[in-house]
Amino acid sequence: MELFRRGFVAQGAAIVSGAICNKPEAFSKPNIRKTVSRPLIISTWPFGEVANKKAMEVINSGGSSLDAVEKGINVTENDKENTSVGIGGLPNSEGVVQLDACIMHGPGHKAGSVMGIERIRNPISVARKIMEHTRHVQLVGKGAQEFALSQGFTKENILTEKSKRKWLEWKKNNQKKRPEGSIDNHDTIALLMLDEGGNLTGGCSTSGLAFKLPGRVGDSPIIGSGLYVDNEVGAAGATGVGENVLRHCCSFMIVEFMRQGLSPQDACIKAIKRAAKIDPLGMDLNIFFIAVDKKGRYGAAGTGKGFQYSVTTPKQSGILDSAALSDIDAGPVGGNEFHN
Ligand code: SD4
Repeated sequence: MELFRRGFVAQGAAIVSGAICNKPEAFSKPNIRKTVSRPLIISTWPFGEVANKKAMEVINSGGSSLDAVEKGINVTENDKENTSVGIGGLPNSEGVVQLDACIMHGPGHKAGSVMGIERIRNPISVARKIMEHTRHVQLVGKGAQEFALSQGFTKENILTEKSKRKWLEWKKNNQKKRPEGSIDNHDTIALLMLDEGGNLTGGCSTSGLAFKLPGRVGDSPIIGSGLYVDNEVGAAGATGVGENVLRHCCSFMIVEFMRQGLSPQDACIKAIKRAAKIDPLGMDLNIFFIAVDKKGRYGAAGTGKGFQYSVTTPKQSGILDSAALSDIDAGPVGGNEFHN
């Protein structure tokens, strides 16, 4: 795959900064191309780009879109430096890493999800096994681990020295402080793919909020909250404070807004506005979304600035700034279009 990062970033930056610099005219007449370069892969955060590229590689070597989403997310799960996904994830208040993940495949509307699994580094792969080899959608805790072992996964210590040190520091200094998400400590990966055949697949994987209560499950493994895929319409994924995504079923809501005709970016914006309107936390919800529709349009938005996401096609790959609600309130914006 050839990467034209500079060109892409320049184009993306123009689009996105158009939104956040109050130049809505840039969106007034989106230049929708009839053909979209596929596969189109988008994921949360800049580190998602490596996962996107892996997913593209898998497709290029003949893998399925499910293989691509799973293997792409595995890259993030296997990255020990990422302290919110897979091995190296920050533990709960007892020093135990409990991982959450889910996967969804448009054709057949299939889903698999795993919650609070311990000592298994690749929960997205377990979620896929649940989807493909059981009658169920969700497995939790010990049962999930036993199932994973029966499928050939191996138990290992996934608490790295670095994460253990951070936990010990937290125990010493901040125990009373509520575990919270901020723009600096979000790392959950949600990855969405529109494949060459026009089908949508998505996955989401996380260790959840750092130092959470044992057994706490956030939005990431919950179908409709941290991830939702509807093969007729589009897909959405989330990062941020899971409790605040969960209470509003945000990914489902975003897909429904796309069904009503909104662009992916406008759908993300509308979902955040709706949640913020009825929620006492308002714009302090600390939630961020990516979305892609069936036509190959994509977008992202969050309650605050600083959320970036990664977009990769066969021709280009880059990192874009999401729309931020604080800016959007200053004027209308449209959705991003991907042009090749
Ligand atoms: C959770 N949504 O478990 C996840 C955390 C997250 O970036 O997204 N961090 O609440």
